[in-house]
Amino acid sequence: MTKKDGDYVHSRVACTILERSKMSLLNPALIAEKVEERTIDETAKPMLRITLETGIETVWDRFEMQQPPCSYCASGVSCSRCAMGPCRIIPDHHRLRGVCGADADLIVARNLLDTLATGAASHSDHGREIVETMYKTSEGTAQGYTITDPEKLRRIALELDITVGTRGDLEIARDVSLALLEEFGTIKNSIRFSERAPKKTREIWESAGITPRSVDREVVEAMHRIHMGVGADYVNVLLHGLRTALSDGWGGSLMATEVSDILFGTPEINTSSVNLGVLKEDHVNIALHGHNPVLSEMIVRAAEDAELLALATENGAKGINLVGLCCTGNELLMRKGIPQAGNHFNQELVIATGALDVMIVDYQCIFPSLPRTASCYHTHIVSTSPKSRVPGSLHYPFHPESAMETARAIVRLAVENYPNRLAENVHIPGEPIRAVTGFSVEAIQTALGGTFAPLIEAIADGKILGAVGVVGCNNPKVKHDFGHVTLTKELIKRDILVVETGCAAIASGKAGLLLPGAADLAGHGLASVCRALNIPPVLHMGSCVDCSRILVLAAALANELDVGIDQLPLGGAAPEWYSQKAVSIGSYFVASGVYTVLGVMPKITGSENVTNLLTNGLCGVVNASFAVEPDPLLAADLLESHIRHKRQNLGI
Ligand code: SF4
Ligand code: MSK
Repeated sequence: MTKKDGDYVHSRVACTILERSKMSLLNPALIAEKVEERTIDETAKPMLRITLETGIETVWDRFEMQQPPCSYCASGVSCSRCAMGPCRIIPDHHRLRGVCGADADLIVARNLLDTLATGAASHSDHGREIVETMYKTSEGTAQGYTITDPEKLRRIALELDITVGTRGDLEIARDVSLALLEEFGTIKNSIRFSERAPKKTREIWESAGITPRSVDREVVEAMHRIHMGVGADYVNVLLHGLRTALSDGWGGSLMATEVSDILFGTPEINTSSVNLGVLKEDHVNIALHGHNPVLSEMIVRAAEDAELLALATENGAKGINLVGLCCTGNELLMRKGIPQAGNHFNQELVIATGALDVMIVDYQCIFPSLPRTASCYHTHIVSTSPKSRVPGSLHYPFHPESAMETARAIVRLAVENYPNRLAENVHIPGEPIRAVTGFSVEAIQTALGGTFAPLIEAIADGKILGAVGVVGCNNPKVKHDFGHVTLTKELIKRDILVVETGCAAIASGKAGLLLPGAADLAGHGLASVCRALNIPPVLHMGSCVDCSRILVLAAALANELDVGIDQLPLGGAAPEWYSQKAVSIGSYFVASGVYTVLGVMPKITGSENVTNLLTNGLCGVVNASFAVEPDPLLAADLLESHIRHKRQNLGI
């Protein structure tokens, strides 16, 4: 490792080339077969072929190398929580309890709460950074940030009982920031934004004892409960999981969404393009990967800097091309129409195009191995968060106080790296697909003519049967994008409106489902509504933290009808989920009353009691539960039958 320019640490690592011969994969027919097994993304396929031919390691290779998985870990019955262990429950060998006496139910429940709390903490910590940035903006110490949506700032100030009057934006922003920062550790015993949930939903939380009290408190208490000798009752442990998830969905994530809108603009409907074809051969290409828009918004401005553009021309490029990946990409796509290169499993393949000069990462969903992939090319990986140093990357620590300066330095690095590209390595696969995005709750309301009444009418008269939020990631246990795209197509065919976030939304974009023309694939009723409004049957609502927008939309519909969210014909699905954050999202959907179907089995099968509680017993607590169904067509059956049942109960 060498030090360069103070904080910028360069420690390039070796390129990982697999010995494909050992894997009998030098045969072109076998490579072609492997590619088809791994993805349905047409622009990913040529890149995957290159990685297989050259031996460059990808997530799919590592997944194969990890097989078969440990059956105890896979079913959730291994525990390494304390130094008396590790322990495993193996009934056939009469090992029914860990050293401390914990049985399978407790071990599975504690592991799940641990996973969920990690996800809730991740979203909420991201939320806190956004709120802190607004505070620094209000104090004049954040470089380059402004209040972009003063109307939303005032609306939220009023919601928080903050005086608006004739006060200036920054003065109000300061009070809103302080009030929201207080929500993380509030002693009021409830989170203000959770009051947006319908009264009937909040009554369910109260009677179940799962009203979220503060963001940090629920996560800290979750960590306490999973310590050896604290939580001993699996039901009690898991109910706290629901409360922790609610503190994320109605707290940390919702704050991230709302304050990002205030700082960077509430998304409006716009058109952009998606897939690996968004890279440009004759431009400096910079990919923005991760989750937090605080840095990426500044990179967008730096990429417009006249001096840097002139330098790009001097270096032989026609301009600077920014592309997004994963949720940072979704944030930029929604607000700025920046093209989206792909989702979770495109992160290595975008490097394999040979045309990426810099990939900037902040945190979450970033493969630690990316610098190894980049080392096979000229690409630099630039890590920016002190929380997420990545060995082998260049580290440009990012702070709101020096945001523009850092953004310009990183863009300069990319421009200077452009001449290092090797023409023979460059393979940009195919043409991008157009996609209509930007469906914030506000944008949906505007598209409907300023009120949700037309949507409610369309649901009441059966043109639209209901709505499903399809969210979440990619997971090598499912063919890349197959779960998302197959389920989404099947739902719209059945007149079910689909709203999406995260990698699911990107999968739909790549499949052409985010275009008004996709109404041709929808059922007659849904298609007629989409054509009348000129909207796609699949609405892109944003990044992972923007799953909170789905909650807000559900709450707005329920409030119009004076019912609980659990009474609405709604569902949730995560066909390819992998992350701890997805566990939190699924759990706050269910705790808010939304039946949710998972495409990948969580690590719970080692406890029949836990499995029954999550897939059935929770109905008696929050009027909703999970289901697990890997087949997307059968998942669509489950969701449709749930929606029809809810319609029947509402008498529609
Ligand atoms: Fe084993 Fe109990 Fe310690 Fe877990 S907490 S490692 S089950 S002794
Ligand atoms: S990026 S959490 S892989 S959706 Fe939000 Fe995608 Fe899942 Fe990360």
